[in-house]
Amino acid sequence: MSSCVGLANVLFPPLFKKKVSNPLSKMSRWAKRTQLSTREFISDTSSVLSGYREFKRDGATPETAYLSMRRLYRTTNGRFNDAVGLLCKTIHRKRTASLPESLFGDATNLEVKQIGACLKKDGFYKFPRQIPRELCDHLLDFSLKSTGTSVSLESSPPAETRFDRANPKSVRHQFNSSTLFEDESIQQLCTDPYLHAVAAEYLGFNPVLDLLSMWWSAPGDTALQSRAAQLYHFDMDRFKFIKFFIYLTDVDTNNGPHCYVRGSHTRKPVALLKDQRLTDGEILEHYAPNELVELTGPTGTLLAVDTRGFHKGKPLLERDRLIFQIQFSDSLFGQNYPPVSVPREISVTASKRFSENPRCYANFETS
Ligand SMILES: O=C(O)CCC(=O)C(=O)O
Repeated sequence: MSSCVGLANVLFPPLFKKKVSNPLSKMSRWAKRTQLSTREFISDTSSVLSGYREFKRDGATPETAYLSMRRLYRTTNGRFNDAVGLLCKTIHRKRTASLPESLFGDATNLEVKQIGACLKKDGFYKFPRQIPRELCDHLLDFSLKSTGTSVSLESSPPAETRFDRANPKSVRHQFNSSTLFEDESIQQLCTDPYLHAVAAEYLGFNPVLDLLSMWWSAPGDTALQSRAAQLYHFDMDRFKFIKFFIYLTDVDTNNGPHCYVRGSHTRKPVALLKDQRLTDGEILEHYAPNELVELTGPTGTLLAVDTRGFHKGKPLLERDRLIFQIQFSDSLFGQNYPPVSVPREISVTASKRFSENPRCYANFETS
């Protein structure tokens, strides 16, 4: 290839000068910039490959393979992940969803395509469609009746308690996925064809629903901001993924909007490729202030976010915020989340979708 480029440059210099750059020198410039070490790259790639074999055999990812996966993201600035994404496109072909059955109404495949294009450009999308108000009220009510755990600095396992809106004990109080999936409307949300179609359109393959969560955020101890994901960071639990967030309370600038750095889901400035939380100041050294977006919205607001980009929950100054989240990914390889227990009684629609698309619901286990 490089010799063809060389030949073309020699034969037609004015034609090829600008358009064709030597891919080898481009790669070597990039390797220098990212300080990519060939030895580290080979060792992490082989750790991921052997870890993947173990994952296929035992259903769990070895810690070393998971750490290698996270490192490969940084050392290749996402190129390794994108290559895995391309592979998934050929192996797990997208399915056409029957959108009219969605909770979100009369969506069309064209709309799904346009959302996918916005997501590819910005890394996030705020839907004009909202979740029906009764469903939001029901989920808020469910969150106050169910028990969850509060984020704290203690190392002992947290006790299961109810969230007290009048007297919150922590900046974040979260619910277990199996507790959530007992609720029929959450079963409906998790198996909704519209969310699945948007995820598949963005990712380019039939994804796996690997994470389901919901949490309250409240003002409080700033020492907990890192644990509560209230400092900028990027997620790297899987190779490729997309999250949907639903606001179950009204969210403005003072009660914890989800914040995102527009376009940061693609290549990142090398100085920010750190597996750690970052301050707003560090982010602002590399991005313009208008690229830092606060996603506010009323109860029922639906967001799709590629949290491989820089994001955080803004620390709350007042009131509280309830948010629901589901994530679709390339596979269950990576972070080992516990499987979601499926209750004996589940909605007929959810059960139908489970059998129509077993790959998507591989992390759901019937007890
Ligand atoms: O609370 C939010 O809006 C962000 C949460 C987050 O970034 C996370 O859980 O990783």
